[in-house]
Amino acid sequence: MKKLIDFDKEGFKKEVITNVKTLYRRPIEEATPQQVFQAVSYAVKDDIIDRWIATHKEYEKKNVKTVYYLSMEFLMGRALGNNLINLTYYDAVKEALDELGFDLNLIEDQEPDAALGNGGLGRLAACFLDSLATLGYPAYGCGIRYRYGMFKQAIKDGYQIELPDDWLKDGNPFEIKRPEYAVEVKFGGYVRVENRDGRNYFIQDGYQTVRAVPYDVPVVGYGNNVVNTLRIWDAEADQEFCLDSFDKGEYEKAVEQQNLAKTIVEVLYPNDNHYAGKELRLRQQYFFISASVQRAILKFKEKNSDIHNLPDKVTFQMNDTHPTVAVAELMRILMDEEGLEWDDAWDITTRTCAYTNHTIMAEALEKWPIELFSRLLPRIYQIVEEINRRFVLKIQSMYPGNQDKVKNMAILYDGQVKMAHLAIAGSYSVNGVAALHTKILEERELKDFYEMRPEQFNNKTNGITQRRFLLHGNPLLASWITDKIGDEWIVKLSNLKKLKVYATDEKYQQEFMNIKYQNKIRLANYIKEHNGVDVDPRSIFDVQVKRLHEYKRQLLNILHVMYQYNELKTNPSYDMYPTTYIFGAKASAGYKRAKLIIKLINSVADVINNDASIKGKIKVVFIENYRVSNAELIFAAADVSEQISTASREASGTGNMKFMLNGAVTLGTMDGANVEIVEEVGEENAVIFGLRAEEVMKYEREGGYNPKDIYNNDAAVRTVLTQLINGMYSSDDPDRFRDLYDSLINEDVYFILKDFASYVEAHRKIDTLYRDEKNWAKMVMLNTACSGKFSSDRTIEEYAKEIWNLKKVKVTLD
Ligand code: 26Y
Repeated sequence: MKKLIDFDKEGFKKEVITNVKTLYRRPIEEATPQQVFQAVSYAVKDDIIDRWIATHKEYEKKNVKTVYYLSMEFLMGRALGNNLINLTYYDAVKEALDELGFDLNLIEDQEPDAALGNGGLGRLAACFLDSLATLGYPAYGCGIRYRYGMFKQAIKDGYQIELPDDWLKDGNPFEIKRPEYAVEVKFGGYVRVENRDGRNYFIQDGYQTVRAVPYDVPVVGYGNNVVNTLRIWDAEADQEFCLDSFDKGEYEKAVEQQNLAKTIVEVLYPNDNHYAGKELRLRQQYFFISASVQRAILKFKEKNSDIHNLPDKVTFQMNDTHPTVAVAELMRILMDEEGLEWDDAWDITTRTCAYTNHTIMAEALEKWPIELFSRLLPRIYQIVEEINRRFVLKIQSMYPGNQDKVKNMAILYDGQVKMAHLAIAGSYSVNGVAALHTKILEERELKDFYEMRPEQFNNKTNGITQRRFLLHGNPLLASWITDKIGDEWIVKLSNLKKLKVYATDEKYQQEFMNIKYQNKIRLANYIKEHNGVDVDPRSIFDVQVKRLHEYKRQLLNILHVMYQYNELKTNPSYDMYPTTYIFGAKASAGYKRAKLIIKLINSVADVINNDASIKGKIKVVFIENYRVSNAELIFAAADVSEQISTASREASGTGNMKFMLNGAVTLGTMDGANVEIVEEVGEENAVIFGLRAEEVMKYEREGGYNPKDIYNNDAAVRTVLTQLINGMYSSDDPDRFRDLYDSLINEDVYFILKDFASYVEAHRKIDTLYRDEKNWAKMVMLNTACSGKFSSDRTIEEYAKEIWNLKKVKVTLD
């Protein structure tokens, strides 16, 4: 790895020793690994701080335009290793620690993941921050400092158990509390109108306040001295109010205030793609949005005198509908605090806000009951009402007499506030996250909005950061690549195409496959340690890791494993290459069917892994507590990447890209970004199966299909389904999996049976391809070589040029 930033090894070692001493009153020889982790992190932070200060000085000097990436979720994972990578002295620190008698890998393992997100959407936000800093774009991530992040998953008797993620218990060495930037956020009460000098002022009264206090986390750019900020908000009770109440002896009121504050940021909702309509979640949304927008405006005003110039200096990018109250909050500030008239405020707002859509699934759309929304946010609701009134007038003037248009597009309808509609009405840009997804938005899901204002819509295909998911996660492959093509790929992933010439050369194929084998051993050791299962690194590692959701079809995967097991047991001529099926997935705590699927996977694993008669041909492993840190090991070790969502349902997927980058072959449907992966690597270097999106959507328009036809006509399917209810995998309770059986037989909303035969065939194809070692090596090498498009650097360049209009900044240290 190129050393771009100077590193003083001896000075660093001294600092670590001093830190252990001052933090823990201990000599380094007696420090625990956790204490060493803290000491090392503080030493690294020291280096980061100078760059952080220099970056912000430069931003201020240039009065740059800044993007505020507003997101309920930032799934950052661990910081230490990533910061070292981006400071370009990971290897040097490894050496320094070796000399002190510590292994950097073990020290890194002391750090809990910052799991302030569920899955794809939160991890995308984290990759975007990495790319923004690396490209030198002025940016803030704005989110919530959840006291408890994504729950820790334990598996007990095959069932998922959720344990609290107490990620802050040892302190977070990289964050800095900024009480000087605290702001007040108001909830509830009522709105009073006051006429002053002939103008009506709307004043919220009788409200409760919460103090929003920011913690800043540095986001280090790769080798360029840029350090951006992830600003996450904590909630505190209003101190003055509390003291006042105490004085009056109103102890209970003070405690109530304290609790209100505490509960807002207590925990991340573990729902992925499923809206539950909880009041506390709306509180969370307004809390961090009001704080972020207020602070952004205050900052803008430090350098700019005319609020009309806001769109030239600020974009609020809304990560899905979760931060959409930003539209109304900005309107409130512009009118009630800055004194602008409606039209002026609306013009500014709609040139400042932009919205990214991440899903087409109805159950993920946020629609707040008006009763709840207006009670919690009375002034914001008034503004939303007026936005809606004017928006409906506009619809009516464009489509006179067309009630359907109003029904489909109104922001307030059926007693609900439709957040996606508010986001679209209030934004200058609406984007999808993969070409197919954007097309479906334009042609189906958001058709009416698209027809009204086509120029507002655009696509930004997702991406991932190669710094975490290759340079850090797969050091062997990273250094092999650097050996072949130099290290510029670290900041310019399209360079990987230079690897194509090696893909047909036997010597390099062997090198590449040997690295894959080493990574498989690393994962096998992890599995042995965590699951107690022996897996053979020479078997095919077939991996599906992602949130558990019916549309992602982990059920299809495990049904196929059951099918294959049947073949092995009953068909003497059945020949299969030994395969290890690896799963990792968290299910939302309240998502019963998803949890049952986890139990099924573990039950199938129990039966198959313990059947000596199949001679280890199939192993099934469920990796507990799948998260960013173990994901890095998993991607590096995969041969086959299972991307098998029902076509049209997965907006993009980003795991698919991480597998591809690390040299795995996609076994997938033509869904989300899979379509573009196949486009880049060529259809012959992926295995595609199943219904296409148009076919799925056609069935849906026509009321579905009849899964019983398949049950009746396909004996293999029938056998597998019967095994769900005959106790084969649930001898203590044969009815355990009946819900899954019923769902497949009666509805099969996700076309699992419909795609089953095609999926079986796809697996046969993988089996055949894998046996041809040279061709397989070529395929996986081409996957890596063709993955350049899927860098989040490319995605962010597109956002910066086409939506945000940002300018790059150079930072030097004096
Ligand atoms: C309404 C609320 C409960 C909710 C919470 C989380 C709704 C949605 C989500 C999370 C959505 C999500 O992660 N979506 C994923 O975004 C990725 C990044 O764009 C996509 O790659 C992926 O296909 C999509 O499912």
